[in-house]
Amino acid sequence: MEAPGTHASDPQLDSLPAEEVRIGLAVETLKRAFVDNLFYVQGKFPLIATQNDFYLALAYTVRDRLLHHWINTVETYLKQRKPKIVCYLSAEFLLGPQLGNNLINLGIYEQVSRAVEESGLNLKDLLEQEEEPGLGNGGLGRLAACYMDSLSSLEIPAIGYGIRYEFGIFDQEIKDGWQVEITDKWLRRGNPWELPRPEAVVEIKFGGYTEAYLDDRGSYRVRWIPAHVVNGVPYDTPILGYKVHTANVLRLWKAEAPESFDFKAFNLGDYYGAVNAKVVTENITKILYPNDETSQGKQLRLEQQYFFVSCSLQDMIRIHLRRGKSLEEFHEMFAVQLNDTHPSIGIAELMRLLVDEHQMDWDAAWYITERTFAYTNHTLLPEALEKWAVGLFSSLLPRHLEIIYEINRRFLNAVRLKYLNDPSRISRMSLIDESGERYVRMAHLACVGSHAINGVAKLHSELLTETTLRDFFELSPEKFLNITNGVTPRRFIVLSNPRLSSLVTGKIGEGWIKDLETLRKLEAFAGDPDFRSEFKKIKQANKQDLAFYIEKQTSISLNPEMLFDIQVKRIHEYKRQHLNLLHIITLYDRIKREPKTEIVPRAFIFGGKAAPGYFMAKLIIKFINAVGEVVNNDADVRGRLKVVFLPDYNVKQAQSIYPAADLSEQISTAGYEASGTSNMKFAMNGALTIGTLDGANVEIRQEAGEENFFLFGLEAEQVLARKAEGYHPRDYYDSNLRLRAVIDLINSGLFSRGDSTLFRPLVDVLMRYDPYLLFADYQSYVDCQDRVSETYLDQDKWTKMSLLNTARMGKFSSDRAIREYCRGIWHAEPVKISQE
Ligand code: F58
Repeated sequence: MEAPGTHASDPQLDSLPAEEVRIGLAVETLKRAFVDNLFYVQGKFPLIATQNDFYLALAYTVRDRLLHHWINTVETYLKQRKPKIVCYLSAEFLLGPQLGNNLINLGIYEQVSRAVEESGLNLKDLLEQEEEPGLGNGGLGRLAACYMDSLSSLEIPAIGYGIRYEFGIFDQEIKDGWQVEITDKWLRRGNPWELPRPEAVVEIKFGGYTEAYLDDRGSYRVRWIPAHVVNGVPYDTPILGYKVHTANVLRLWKAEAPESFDFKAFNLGDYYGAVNAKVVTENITKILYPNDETSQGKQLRLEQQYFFVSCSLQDMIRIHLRRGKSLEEFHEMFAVQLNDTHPSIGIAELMRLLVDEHQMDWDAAWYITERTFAYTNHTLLPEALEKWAVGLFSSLLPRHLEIIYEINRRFLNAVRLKYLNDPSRISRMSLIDESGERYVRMAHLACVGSHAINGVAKLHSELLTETTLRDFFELSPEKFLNITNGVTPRRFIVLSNPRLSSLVTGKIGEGWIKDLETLRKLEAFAGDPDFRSEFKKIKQANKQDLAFYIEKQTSISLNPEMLFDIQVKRIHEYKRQHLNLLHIITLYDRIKREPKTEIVPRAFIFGGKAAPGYFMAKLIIKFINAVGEVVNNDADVRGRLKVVFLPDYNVKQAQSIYPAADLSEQISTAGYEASGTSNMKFAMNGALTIGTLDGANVEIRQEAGEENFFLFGLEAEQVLARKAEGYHPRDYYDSNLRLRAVIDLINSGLFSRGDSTLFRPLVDVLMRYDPYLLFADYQSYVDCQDRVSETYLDQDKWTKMSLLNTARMGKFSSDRAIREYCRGIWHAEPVKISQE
């Protein structure tokens, strides 16, 4: 193991100045720093070090280089008292592995790779060691991470605020075709990317009661006497921009008990009680709720939300006062973005901090609050709209409930003034739902307390103003705008698809990495057979890599010549993984009827987690595996169809999946997927999309060109109309022979070892209600898939379409999205950080 140059006291390297070892980027310096960190941080030497020790030593080596930029950045922001800071509040940040991305953004991937190699190791192996921080469920959390990358890359002063969950999204295993959830112990071997900041601890109150009093000037005031107090300790992760000196911070809060041990209880013999308070308190940041798209109304969830939001706002106020500013200027110095309603309690909390703790007048505080907050909506699904029972709310946050009532009273007065004779509007728009048990409506609070409200794709933003938030749009149309989502090309092209990156850079230079619209220059080469052949070779090589990985994970072997047809995302009925299955069974049925039929060989690859309590989603996973078991082992199929469920879909896996896809499945019922972001990542990497006119698919198709997109299905308006006129899925079963054959095959027990009841719940819902209109879209989908296969037969045409998709995805860079937020909502400007 001990190769030259891997010993701490190598005489050749001893002459390096100490600082150089921390910040230098030359291969020799990196080698020295690597060994130094192995010795002095890990307490290991090469002979006894594990791969994980080497990974950690490398991570610390990289972190040293980040810290240098970070300190410069913080110093600059503090010195210049002017710049506005964007605070992105999100209950989730799905960062994915840090090492590779930091190497890319530092611009030292090659040097480090060599340094590691010359130390007798392999960079890929070390990258494999990293346990990713899965602090999010899916698109919403990943979007927050992409936005942090772009904020730093665009040199915008920013802080990401969130929760340091001890256990992130569960690891998924598949047993007998079913999902099994395993605790995600991502911190088990330490997290080299974070720095705890115990000195910046803040106190968070919960429960208790409020009381009124007169202050020194005789003004009426309220104070909150809490039942208990929790400490919030920040853990900071530097987020470096791409080839700039800006390193912003992601500040995640951990809950700690102020007193870890209750001696009074202990001395009374109550040993359990002596530690219980600590356990209960620290539960607040123990675990990420693994639900996507549903709100459960659980107390611990509200505690999490209030905890991180109060920590963050108190932190902002502290930073603000340290910069020598008065609180009247708060909104000029901070723009706070609410990533969905999860942090929207912040509106009441800022009011409380300003009015109760800093003795500001209500009107002045409201003026600041409204101008500080902006709200991004990510869903139209009614079950995802957060509401909290008033009883729960008042027992946990009694003062906030009073503040919300007061906000509501003033707001409803304004509504009454505008709509004199429309009492139904009052009850519809109230912050309190009084139709049955009383609830606080968080989306309403977010709308009332924000100066800007945005959806995440054009269609979604339109639907928001026409449906879910229509009343609020009619009241204040000037607040509403669209900002279509984007994703970072650093992680999702440069890091994920190095082959494509070097081909592109070789042709058009590296400008595209910071200005993705430049990819358009590739269009000029679409007619060049040599370029096309290079492009195609890269896809093949990526498919080969993925096939290798899949075989290792699942023992299913895929021929990379097959069409790789991929659907990876959370499992949800509206995303319609089961529509994909209906197509697979249709093909299978064709083969069984006519074994010699010509068919384009396809590998259907699925990945995604189901919320642990979502029975239908879990049944869909079982169904995918069950269909795979039959199809993959049927001699008539002769390897022409393969179905794979790749367990434990996460960011790391995603990075090797997108570059290897031929076809990207974006098949949600129109009107249900707010935007989607994997649709963008696939298309950038040259996958063609089969999709509905939903979310950002609409804009992807517009950009790629209609002829380079496989469109099927009802449009959002038609979906609504079909439902309004009375939708009868059974009619489709009765009239469509192919569909009927497919459903009958499922019911026969063919995919469930003869058990005809296993998939009944799925089939019954489809036959009776089919809320997501699979049957209505079935024929259109199958026909469209036939067009896909036909096109794939013409490889040259396919490659050209694929290339044009890559060339035309510039719009979907998160840099564009962040620029739009800066211009349209935050009014934030870049601040140059110089290299010290
Ligand atoms: C997703 N939402 C949307 N929510 O479904 C997707 O269309 C969009 O592209 C993405 O946001 C980014 O805008 C989403 O991921 C969640 O996972 C929430 C987690 C917390 C509970 C409620 C759902």
